[in-house]
Amino acid sequence: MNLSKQLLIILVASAVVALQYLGAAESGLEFGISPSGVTGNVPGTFDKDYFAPNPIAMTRAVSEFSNLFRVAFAWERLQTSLNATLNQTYLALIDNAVQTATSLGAVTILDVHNYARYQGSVIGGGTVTAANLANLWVQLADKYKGNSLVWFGLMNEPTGIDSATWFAAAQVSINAIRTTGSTNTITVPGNCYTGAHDWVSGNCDITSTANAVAGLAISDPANNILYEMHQYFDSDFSGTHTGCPNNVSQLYAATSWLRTNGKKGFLGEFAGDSTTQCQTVIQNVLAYLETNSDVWTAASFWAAGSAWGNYMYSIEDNGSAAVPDAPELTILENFKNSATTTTITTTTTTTTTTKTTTTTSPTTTTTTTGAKPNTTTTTTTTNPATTTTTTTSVVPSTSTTTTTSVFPSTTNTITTGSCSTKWGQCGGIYWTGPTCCIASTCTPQTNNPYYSQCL
Ligand SMILES: *[C@@H]1O[C@H](CO)[C@@H](O)[C@H](O)[C@H]1NC(C)=O
Ligand SMILES: *[C@@H]1O[C@H](CO)[C@@H](O)[C@H](O)[C@H]1NC(C)=O
Ligand SMILES: *[C@@H]1O[C@H](CO)[C@@H](O)[C@H](O)[C@H]1NC(C)=O
Ligand SMILES: *[C@@H]1O[C@H](CO)[C@@H](O)[C@H](O)[C@H]1NC(C)=O
Ligand SMILES: CC(=O)N[C@H]1CO[C@H](CO)[C@@H](O)[C@@H]1O
Repeated sequence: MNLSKQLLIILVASAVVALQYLGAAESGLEFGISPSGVTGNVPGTFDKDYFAPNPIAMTRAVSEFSNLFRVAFAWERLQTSLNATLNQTYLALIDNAVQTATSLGAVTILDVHNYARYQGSVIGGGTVTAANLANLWVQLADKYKGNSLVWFGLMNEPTGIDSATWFAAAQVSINAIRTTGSTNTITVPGNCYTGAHDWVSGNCDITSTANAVAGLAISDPANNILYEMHQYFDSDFSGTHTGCPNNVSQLYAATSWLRTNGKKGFLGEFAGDSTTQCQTVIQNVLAYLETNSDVWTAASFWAAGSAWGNYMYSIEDNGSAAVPDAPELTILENFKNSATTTTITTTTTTTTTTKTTTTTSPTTTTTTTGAKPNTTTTTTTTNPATTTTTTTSVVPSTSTTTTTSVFPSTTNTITTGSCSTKWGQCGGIYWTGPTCCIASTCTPQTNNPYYSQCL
């Protein structure tokens, strides 16, 4: 071989130094659907039984912390019978949110909030098939395949289904979506409400295979999937109790699984109420996701939405002075600019001679835009193929205390004995707390089946 001098490699790599996508659930269009099936008024009436995301609140969320919205909807409202053409009126409500998010440069995740069920019948149980779910997804993929800011959340929290049956159904939808030409990101949940804490242990369902095993069967022709997991930190991980006796350690095994298997994760739901205990946990979880952003790509807090009232996890902020910012929102704001990426442009000129290769030192340019205060980034480029990125978050640990003093937890449901005080929660879907009221009457909210309030 003659002596030749070639420009061998021009490598442009984008190394993520923080959680790329942080956002919140936009919950409301799905009201009436629960893990046991249809428990509310479905299809029901718009603005009475189900509610659309508020564009004003979405716009504020983007300015405050968010570059992602997970928009929940009910399969039964979008397809009023299996395999039906999408209901254009309901689709328009979803699409309004998509257009709002897209115009703000934010991702929308279409969240079929159905627990692997249609009208209460589980996928694979005889009535509802994997092909039925694929039919829904093909129609949505055809509509949104031109918009890469739209991601496809295959299903919210599959439960009461065999893990292998669920992942096989997910694969049918993935394949069907790709046959439309769509390369949109797809988020794939597991069985057992897709809990991160037992993703590996499989403790949630001893008759079924752990998601960590069954989930490895998934493949994607476009290689653009995220594994979606959820994590609550209350006593039984259900997200229905106040307080956070559990903590970030619930994510450790799932993180290892993602890394060991070369997978990427999306923490599709996580939350804590406004107690000091939960604020500490949420702060720690976000810092942990940043530190482990080589495998955690995105996270979405539960929940925003226009009809939550004073639900313990609500971070809805529509600008109304009457509704103070939730402490959880303030913590999320500390993690704004999560989309900050460090672009590393490495140009390597290699001189090739027979049996002699000389590699010049790579030149590394690091550009950081809008870096979060108190985050230091160390980027070490050893050679073009191996880039290690270490992110150290040094957000002062006193920030939680500060938040608490600014926002006393007055929005929290306060219980005395076994009854809630005035303004507190006293019922609703998922609610397992007190159902009686002190010096007030437990009043179901006509527009929100998830929340009865002492009024
Ligand atoms: C389509 O959805 C709209 C709005 O959600 C609803 O009012 C209408 O009844 C639905 N149409 C059918 C055929 O179900
Ligand atoms: C429903 O749609 C899917 C995908 O389009 C198709 O494979 C299946 O045969 C359809 N089912 C019925 C009962 O028409
Ligand atoms: C976090 O939870 C684990 C397991 O429940 C527990 O062992 C650990 O002490 C907790 N850590 C903190 C800081 O509370
Ligand atoms: C903001 O939310 C409050 C409480 O739900 C509501 O009364 C008010 O009308 C909303 N304002 C806007 C601008 O959406
Ligand atoms: C914005 C912010 O939190 N800045 C803090 C960064 O850390 C230094 C030293 O701990 C503080 O003095 C800043 O207030």
